[in-house]
Amino acid sequence: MKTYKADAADPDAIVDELLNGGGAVMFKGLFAPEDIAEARRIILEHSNNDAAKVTHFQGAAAKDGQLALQRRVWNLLAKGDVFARMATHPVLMKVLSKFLGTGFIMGSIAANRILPGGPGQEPHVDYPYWDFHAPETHPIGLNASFPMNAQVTVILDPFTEASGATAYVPGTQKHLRYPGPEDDFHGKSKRMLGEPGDTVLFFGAAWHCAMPNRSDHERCAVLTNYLPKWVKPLEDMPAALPRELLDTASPELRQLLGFDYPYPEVLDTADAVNAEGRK
Ligand SMILES: O=C(O)CCC(=O)C(=O)O
Ligand SMILES: [Fe+2]
Repeated sequence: MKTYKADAADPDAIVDELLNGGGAVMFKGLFAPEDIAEARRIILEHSNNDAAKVTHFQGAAAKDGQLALQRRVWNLLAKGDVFARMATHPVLMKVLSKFLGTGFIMGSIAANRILPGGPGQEPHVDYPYWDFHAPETHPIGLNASFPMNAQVTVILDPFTEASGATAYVPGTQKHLRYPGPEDDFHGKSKRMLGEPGDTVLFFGAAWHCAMPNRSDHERCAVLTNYLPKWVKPLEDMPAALPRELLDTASPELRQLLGFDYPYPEVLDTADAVNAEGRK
């Protein structure tokens, strides 16, 4: 995987790699140890004792009664300021503006913990393509010639082969398709290996999945999903956030929460002006 230092991240080269190359890049040490420790502490606090939460691509674990060995913490913006800092990191904002358009939004920010002995996922593609196992529910001819998603993984524990670092098949983002048993995913895949603070940015049309954790430590990451401004987001974040946070959000965060793009809107009661056009 191509790896960049934050101060040498060239958006054009990265966008080309996401679209036409391997589909994933890494920023080494993007977040400081203090931010990583803070994020990890909050995520553990919210998931050590909490009730189980919805998860995805874990059909095998559900069958084997292993769901408790993976834990999700949703709606992270409400749980600590560190997550807004992660979501709006200037290097990510710059590259994502180029990749998804300057009006891009955030679809979800959540943690995925896999405890020792915990299960991997079914190989998949991410929201909004993630039900592409039923392609007939999407427009005819939909392809990945332009991106409708970007994924960021902030690594909080060592991501090793043993601990269940995310697996992905480089280049598969070019052919929008949901992987099946005939694709030999596990024969072809590479791993997103890294240290706490390292951050992977990938085009979620690439086939990927969390892998089983066979190490003696847990494996936790913050997963953020970004979308063009007109894609319906996965999490209804404004509905789940405290009023005060919405009122004091930075311009970057307001953009990510969708406040810069007015639709859908009740046009019947909107200001009676010419609202769109060059002039
Ligand atoms: O946690 C991981 O390694 C990947 C998770 C993932 O791909 C997902 O939940 O969609
Ligand atoms: Fe995924």
